[in-house]
Amino acid sequence: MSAPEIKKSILDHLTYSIGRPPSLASKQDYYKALALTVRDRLQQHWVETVQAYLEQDLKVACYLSAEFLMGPHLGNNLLNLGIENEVRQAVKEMGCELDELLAEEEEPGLGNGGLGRLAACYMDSLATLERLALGYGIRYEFGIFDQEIRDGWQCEITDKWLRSGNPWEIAKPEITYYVNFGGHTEYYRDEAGAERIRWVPDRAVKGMAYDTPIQGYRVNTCNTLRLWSAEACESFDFQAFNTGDYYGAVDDKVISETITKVLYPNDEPEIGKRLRLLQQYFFVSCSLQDMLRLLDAQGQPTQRFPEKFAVQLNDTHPSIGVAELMRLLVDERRLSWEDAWDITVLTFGYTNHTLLPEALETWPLPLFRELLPRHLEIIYEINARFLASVRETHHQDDEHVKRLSLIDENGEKRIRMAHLACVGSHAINGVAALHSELLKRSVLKDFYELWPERFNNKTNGVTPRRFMALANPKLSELITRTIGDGWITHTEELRMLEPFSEDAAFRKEWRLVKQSNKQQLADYILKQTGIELDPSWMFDVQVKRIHEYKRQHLNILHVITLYNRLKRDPKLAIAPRAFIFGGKAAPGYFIAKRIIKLINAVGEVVNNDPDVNKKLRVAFVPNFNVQNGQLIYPAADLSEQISMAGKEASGTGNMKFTLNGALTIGTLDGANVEIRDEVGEENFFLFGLTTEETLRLQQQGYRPYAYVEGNSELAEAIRLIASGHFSHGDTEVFRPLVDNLCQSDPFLVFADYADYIACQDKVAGVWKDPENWTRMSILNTARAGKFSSDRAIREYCDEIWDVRPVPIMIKDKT
Ligand code: GPK
Repeated sequence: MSAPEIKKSILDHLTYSIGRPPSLASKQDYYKALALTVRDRLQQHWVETVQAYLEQDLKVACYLSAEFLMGPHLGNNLLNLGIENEVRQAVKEMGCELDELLAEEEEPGLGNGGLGRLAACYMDSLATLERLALGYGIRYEFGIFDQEIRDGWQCEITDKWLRSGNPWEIAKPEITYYVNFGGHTEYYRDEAGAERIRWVPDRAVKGMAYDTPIQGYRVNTCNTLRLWSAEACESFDFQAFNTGDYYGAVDDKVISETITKVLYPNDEPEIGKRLRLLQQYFFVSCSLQDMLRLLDAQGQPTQRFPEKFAVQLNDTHPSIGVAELMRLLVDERRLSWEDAWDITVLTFGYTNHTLLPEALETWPLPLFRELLPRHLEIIYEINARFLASVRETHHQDDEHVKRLSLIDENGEKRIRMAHLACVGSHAINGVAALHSELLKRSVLKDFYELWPERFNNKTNGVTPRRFMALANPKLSELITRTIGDGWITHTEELRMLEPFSEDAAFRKEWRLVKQSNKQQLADYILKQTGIELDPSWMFDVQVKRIHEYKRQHLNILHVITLYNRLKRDPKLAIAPRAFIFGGKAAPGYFIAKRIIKLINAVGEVVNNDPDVNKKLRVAFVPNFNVQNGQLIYPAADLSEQISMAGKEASGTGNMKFTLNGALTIGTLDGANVEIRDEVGEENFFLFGLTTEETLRLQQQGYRPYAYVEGNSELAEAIRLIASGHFSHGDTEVFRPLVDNLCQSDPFLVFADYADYIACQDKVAGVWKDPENWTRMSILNTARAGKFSSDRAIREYCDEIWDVRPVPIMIKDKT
């Protein structure tokens, strides 16, 4: 597509889609007209991709996820289509700057963090690897809240991302399904006289599809992200509607539409939230009904379902799908239980994303019965058959059987969704080697002993398109100029950079790129926070959700330690550092919100103290999201991956930093282990207890205060926080944090403090030698190829889904 064609199409869209003369068009109008122009291009690929699916007997990967954290679409689509230069020129001729138009896009924040962003990276890789795929999820009207920082505290602002419309989605009013809730079940006899069960619900909502094209990089494959939006059913004629209760009916409409109103802003489940269960069942039911419709449309028998669809459960959020597919097959399609069960297990795969016990989803049985009475019966039946087979074939004792049960009978009865997912899936995976091992040893041990062959590892990956080519154009240009552009789809080729780490001229260019990225981030941070950062300083960055296990407070203790050293000796020669933080806290997570306040409070003191602010600065970037992440990762010198060992399932930010040439300071947790293996231990700053050591320490009886007594720098840092030094004399505000650390410290911040500080001192030493730092930085990028989501998706396709590449031909390409 040439620049003049693009220009013409933009003008046409201004007139025909938006209805505004160019002279009156705003930046937002231009953005939209450009987005529609790009979407037209995608649509040709999209139609051909769907056509290939309909004509050939192909298998599709269906990724079921309650979250898709896509980030802005425009830049990524220009990159994947390879039309950025033409578009830049076209809009310039119309008096616009492309970067200004890119900034007009509201990012669809339909996810919380790692799990949702992983789904987005996987969609990019599936299309790029020419695998047919459907992403199925929820079209939340309000995504993850926008974070503002006021007086150092997080404030949550509703994310009205659809305010100015969404040019990337296409509503498909003809693709709708009914989803039922509530009521009861009853026996009846079918035409053949067989006894069957029927669900008599008392409520229904309609799910409508909104499709977004997912264009692969420089290929014709364009897959679909299909998100469901809940609507009231107008033609709903169950009892309540026939009684003439007009206001009641409107009320029901409101209730129906709340289902997809808002994303739950928690990284882990809020226990027992009824609306959350409704959301999960709603999107899963729509998605499975959609797959069955597609099967029918191709004239395929139901038995072939698992040959046509591989359905991956992104954590337990969609795991009700196991019971729903059984219901659809047994109750609606009248398959035998045994046939239906074979289909179900062959269809599903389950990915676990956490070992934190509080994050394992369970639903109170009464709530479940009230909303999904038929599914409860199905789960009872699955459980009865499962436990009977366990007793029979594995001769397990009662204790063992109780532990495996889909129902937790300790205290208030609850449905264990992870157990349902395990029993109903032929493959179960963790998201990093360590995590997958720990799953087998801890939370899923009993299932591993039953079915070791179901367990496997799929180490996470991130897309090098968005997180290198798009986010870091300068580094990408340097790399491509040096080794060619094959690395964008074959990140192993980054290895060819290794010898250039010994080339002083190359190192200099590498440094200049980093410097320029840092300047850009510094400009952004100045604008957002008023805090001035010097791009010649080390940029030490921790961006991720705020969580005690991720230990942002360990990082801030290091800042306070350096502050104290400088206060004691203002002439102390320390390598100047900018500490950059970012991340959202769940609105109800009390301690996490205090950690944000503490970071900002320490920042205020440090940044305004002339004794220290020539060597130390602290900035909290508000509203960390995909968009500003794309500015942050390329500008980092040091990546903080400091979770307590055994707690971070994988991490994916760690990979984004490494690919962009940051060095990591980290524990042996999640994928850090594999990052260190790849880049070499000499190019990684390792500290902290291992998982085994943390377990031992906690078994022995951990006494955090002993570490304070044994370390004067730690004692001084804690004393300062408690004294109100960072809070204008207020000794209350941080008391809950200090007490929590001194009394229980569940994530061993104090136990790892000394080693962390020693390691940070080593980091500072290495930083003093820029040539060596740069050498290490180049080697980090060169050896990070494993962490591409292309590698991960190939493994899923080959080892779990059996989904093959299908090149898409464009019949008459204009
Ligand atoms: C894990 F369990 C969860 C969850 O509810 N949300 C979420 O983002 C993250 N995660 C893990 O914490 C990360 O370690 C991991 O890299 C990411 O999922 C993707 O697997």
